[in-house]
Amino acid sequence: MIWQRDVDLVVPLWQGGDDVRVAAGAGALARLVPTHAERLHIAVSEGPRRARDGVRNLDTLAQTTRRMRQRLDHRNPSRILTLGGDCACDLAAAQHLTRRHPDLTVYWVDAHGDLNTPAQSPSGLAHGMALRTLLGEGHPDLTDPAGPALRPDQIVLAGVRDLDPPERSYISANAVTAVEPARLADAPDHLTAGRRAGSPAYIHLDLDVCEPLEMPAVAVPTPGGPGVAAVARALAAVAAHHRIAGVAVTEYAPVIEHGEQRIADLLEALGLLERPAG
Ligand SMILES: [Mn+2]
Repeated sequence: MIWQRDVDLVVPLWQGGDDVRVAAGAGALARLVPTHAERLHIAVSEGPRRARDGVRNLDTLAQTTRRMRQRLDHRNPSRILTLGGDCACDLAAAQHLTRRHPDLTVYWVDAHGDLNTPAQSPSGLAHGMALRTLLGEGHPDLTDPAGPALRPDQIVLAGVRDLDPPERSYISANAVTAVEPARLADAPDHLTAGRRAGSPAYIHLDLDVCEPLEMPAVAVPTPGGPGVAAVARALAAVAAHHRIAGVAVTEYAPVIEHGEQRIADLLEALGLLERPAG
């Protein structure tokens, strides 16, 4: 069944990971996913490639996020699809939906925690700060000026396996739910444990959650991941348990050789593609 949403944002943002290969991911996903909503192609302007306050390319990131916020404020959608782009491409969408749905659960399906602060980040890359930004502790040019931030208990990290020490400390200090790859593969239903059936959820899918031998077309391949079929089962389990308010697909680098069917399998699990007949 196709997931019905109000707006699709196509966001070729790459400055969050400083890797231009993921810019082409947005257009590639837009070609794969049939339009079932108003579709907006967001312009990403070339800002100065410098770091400010510990965040690389901050000017471009802030400008793009602000532009997306304006588009969303104007339309006030309750369901949003974002096709990225790097892990910072859906900040505005996730912030908007956090305001719209106070009981939102956010599934961060990613090899990484994206929980660094500008001060702690070893790289200065905003895509590694995206989730912490949604928690209200990112750079003030990227956090939501309009509303309450996400709470740690609203988050489920799924497939996470590569964390910096401060991210580990944050997760244990704030009791963030983290489901490691083996658990995700063995028991996809475990992801939704304790979350009310039918409640709203947001799925941030970073394709690097998948084992890179199966899904090499990502900016930051990270060994030790679940296979694509296991990730698809997990996504389908989340989609079946909740009312999906938002989906983001990120970090796709289509210039790297890969089989497109595996992307299609994930998009299908998210309700973005019709299941093939038969
Ligand atoms: Mn990520």
